[in-house]
Amino acid sequence: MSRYKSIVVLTGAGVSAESGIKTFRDGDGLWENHRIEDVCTPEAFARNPGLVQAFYNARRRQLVGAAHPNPAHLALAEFERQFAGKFTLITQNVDDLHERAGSQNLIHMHGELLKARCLKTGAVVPWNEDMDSTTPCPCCKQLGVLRPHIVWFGEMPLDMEKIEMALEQCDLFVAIGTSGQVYPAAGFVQLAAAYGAHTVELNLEPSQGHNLFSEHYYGPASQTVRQYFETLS
Ligand code: BJW
Repeated sequence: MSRYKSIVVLTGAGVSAESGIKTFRDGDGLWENHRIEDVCTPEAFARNPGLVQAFYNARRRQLVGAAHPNPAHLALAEFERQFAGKFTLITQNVDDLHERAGSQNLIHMHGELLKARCLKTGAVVPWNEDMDSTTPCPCCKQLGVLRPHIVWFGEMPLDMEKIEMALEQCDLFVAIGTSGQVYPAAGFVQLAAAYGAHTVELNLEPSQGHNLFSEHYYGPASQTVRQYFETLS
């Protein structure tokens, strides 16, 4: 029986790194010589939709073709299945590896790579293939109106009300594999702590905001996640 009643977990790119999906800020942080901040904005999409679509087409192909959940995704899903309290998994990742591992109460705050959004109607539809300016929208049939269902810099993350409510109610907040450089996610630890939650960081190395957490475990997520969550069961 766990001593916690309500747990919020925030994951970032580090949780999917061992599934072969590149993180954003490790290494050179570049995609074909473009800064990530120059590709992941609505302005970049308006200026050069072909470049932005190519970035997401490449990542979508990798996700559909080669990526699989790793032991960190599986450990989180397994913990959620047997936990008697409330468990909320907030991911900044746009891959579907948490759902493929079996996670249930999951929020994709930065959107989903396997969905497309119509700029005309706002409709969100499942999408597993490439898209470009010649792809007709399945809802309105127009060309050039589909964009990846992704939250870019300057756009409002999804489900913020639900997230804030979960952070207010939780007694344990665990951040896994995130560099703590992108807001509002980077501020969740302070919000949870202000509402009285115990805070834990699991990361490969100390993140930018590591001193905001009261407990830390460093190493690959495939090991630290299982080890840490076993101590809670
Ligand atoms: C391992 C590991 C292993 C490796 N095991 N660990 C100035 C000050 C403050 C804020 C702002 C500012 N100027 C602008 C802003 C706001 C802006 C922002 O934060 N900018 C910063 C760059 C400063 N934020 C926004 O615009 C957001 N919207 C917003 O703020 O709306 C207004 C608002 C107001 C009030 C309330 C709410 C909202 C939107 C942000 C959208 C982010 N989008 C992206 C791209 C889209 C998704 C995609 O294409 O995939 O999301 S950016 C990119 O960064 C992506 C990620 O989800 C996000 C976070 O990155 P993450 O996951 O932390 O990855 P990395 O690579 O940084 O770190 C990986 C970590 O894993 C490292 O620490 C490694 O060590 C570790 N690791 N291997 C364990 N095996």
